[in-house]
Amino acid sequence: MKVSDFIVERLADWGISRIYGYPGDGINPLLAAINRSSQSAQQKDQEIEQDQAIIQDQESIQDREREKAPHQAAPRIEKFDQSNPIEFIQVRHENMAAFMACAHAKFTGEIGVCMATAGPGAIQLLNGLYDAKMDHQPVLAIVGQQQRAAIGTGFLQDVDLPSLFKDVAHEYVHMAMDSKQVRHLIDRSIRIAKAERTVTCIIIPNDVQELEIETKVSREHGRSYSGIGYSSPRVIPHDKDLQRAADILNSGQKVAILVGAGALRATKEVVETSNILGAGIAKALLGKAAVSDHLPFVTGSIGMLGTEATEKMMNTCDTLLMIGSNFPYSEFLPKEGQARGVQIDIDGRNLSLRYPMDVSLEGDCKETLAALMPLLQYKENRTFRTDLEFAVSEWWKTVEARAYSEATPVNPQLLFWELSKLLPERAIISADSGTSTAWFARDLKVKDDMMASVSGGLASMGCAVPYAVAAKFAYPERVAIALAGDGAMQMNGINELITISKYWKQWIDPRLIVVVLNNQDLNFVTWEMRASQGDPKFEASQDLPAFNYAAFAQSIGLDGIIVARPEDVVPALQQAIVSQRPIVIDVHTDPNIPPLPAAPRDDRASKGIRIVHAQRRSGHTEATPGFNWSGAQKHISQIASRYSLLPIKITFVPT
Ligand SMILES: Cc1ncc(C[n+]2csc(CCOP(=O)(O)OP(=O)(O)O)c2C)c(N)n1
Ligand SMILES: [Mg+2]
Repeated sequence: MKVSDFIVERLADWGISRIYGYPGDGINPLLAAINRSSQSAQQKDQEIEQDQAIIQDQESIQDREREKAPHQAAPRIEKFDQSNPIEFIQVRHENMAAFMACAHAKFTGEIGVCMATAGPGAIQLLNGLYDAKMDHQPVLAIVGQQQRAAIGTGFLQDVDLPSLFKDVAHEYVHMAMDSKQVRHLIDRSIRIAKAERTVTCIIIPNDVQELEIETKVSREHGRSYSGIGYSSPRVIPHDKDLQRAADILNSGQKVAILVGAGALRATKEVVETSNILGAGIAKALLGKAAVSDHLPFVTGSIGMLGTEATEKMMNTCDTLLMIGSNFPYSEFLPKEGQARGVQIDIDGRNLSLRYPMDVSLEGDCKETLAALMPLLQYKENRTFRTDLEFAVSEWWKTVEARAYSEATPVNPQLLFWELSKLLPERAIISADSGTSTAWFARDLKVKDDMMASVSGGLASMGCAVPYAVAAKFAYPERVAIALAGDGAMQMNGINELITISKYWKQWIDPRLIVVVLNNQDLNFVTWEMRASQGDPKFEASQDLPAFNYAAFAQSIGLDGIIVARPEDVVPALQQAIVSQRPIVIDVHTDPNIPPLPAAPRDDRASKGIRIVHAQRRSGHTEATPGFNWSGAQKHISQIASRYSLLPIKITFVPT
């Protein structure tokens, strides 16, 4: 047996059924092996089908015999299972393969696998791999390399791959120099990725892939005889620590809960805990789908992209319970000393990192909450929660009002507001890094049965479409929705529409909806520049060329609709939801709707005002036709007065 065939077989033994990748001579033998395995599986399936046809014939003969002479009939013949080959999904760019492997891990909890050739292919994997690393997803990158003799000679595509991957896959990156290594390289790279929830990488020179591998092994000094299989442990803190945590939570009167990705599989426990404690629940970006936005005590997102209800909760709580979150912006948590803190995280390294916690519990969120709950006392005084519920209902009124506020041509908040009402059951939603993240975090209402993700820690543009593609492969019966920026589409989303057009017919439910926020601007950065430095928009870096996303979709056999008027938003979404093929909704959104922080602290609101100021002074009004000056002035003055930020003077300097 060849090493390449062994690798494919071993991956299948580990339960891996799909690899996202792109070919090249560094991995040609591996690709040939995947092909051989799927052909032999097809052949096996045909044989099975033939066998089953024979079995059925025999069974019907036997059934007739049984009816005649029940005790003399032959025993029933066992049916075989269908074989399960590894599927190779060809993407447009290796970065997309890595994003898809990451999304596969995020949405399924299984390991994601991507594959690339030596040199350029390997290099292009990096961004998506960092996305997985920073969001703690198990992903294995299998990378080809030139033949061993060429390494270090400056040969074609001779890149020092162990060094290249040393950071992103630092838990385990190794190159196979001998066929005897391959078994443990596969086993260890998968086991470590799963155990550490991280990225691992194995590099297989193409001549090693061609070597014969001994399948009957004798014991040898220095060999490792590794095995298959990994079960994640049950991680629960000690009883005494649970009791210390319970004491703090029981003594608090105003408990704020913050959930992150670690709480995604603990929805029931989080909600029950919050009910006992009379707490509100805020969500970090990656915890968006941990609890439903339809619950009246869920205050929504936190931070720059946060809600006013969350802000209120964090400012007034006396106890903070952080569950599975490594939310980075400490300034949005309570002030040090304001609240006592309890944190639960599966990774001890994340504990007491952003806020000095009184009790840090290393444990699985679901299991730890289940063990903690019996120690918690029901809070009779529900005033804090009632106040929060009022703040939440007010917040949603604000969101609705903003959605219907004037815009040219379409208000992106309107799009997200209407989408919330129309989201299909069990939808899987992804958003890009850009303003779509802001509206996804703040405006979109998800339900319990949905999944939703973004590139969290890396905040990379271009994840929305590949995430949605991976969602469709993992759950072809569910609707996937990608909320993408036009910059992200031009970066890679357009290309990945081609991947969608290649594969969609094999999905049992073909609905994959790509919503493009076509504002012809790298809008989030435009607003960052305005807000943080008070700088005007730098057109050379920010303006995007026009592109007809809907027409492009149609040209490759997908559906495409342009939405250029607010009244077309709902009909377009409705059409997408019943569409019989993947669809691109190209929404011409207004770049002048500021994704401002909900509740500006320190001088952020004043900067918001300087935004307008700076832009007005620098004479950029012409460059942003349709800018609603009076609307912007009203909006900013409302925010300023709400947070007592006057004496800021709002003046508009005529240009
Ligand atoms: C790969 C990558 N490059 C650059 C950035 C910096 N960045 C963050 S948001 C953004 C603008 C996104 O523009 P677009 O996709 O058009 O979305 P919009 O904000 O306009 O909705 C940029 C350039 C990034 N996060 N990722
Ligand atoms: Mg844009």
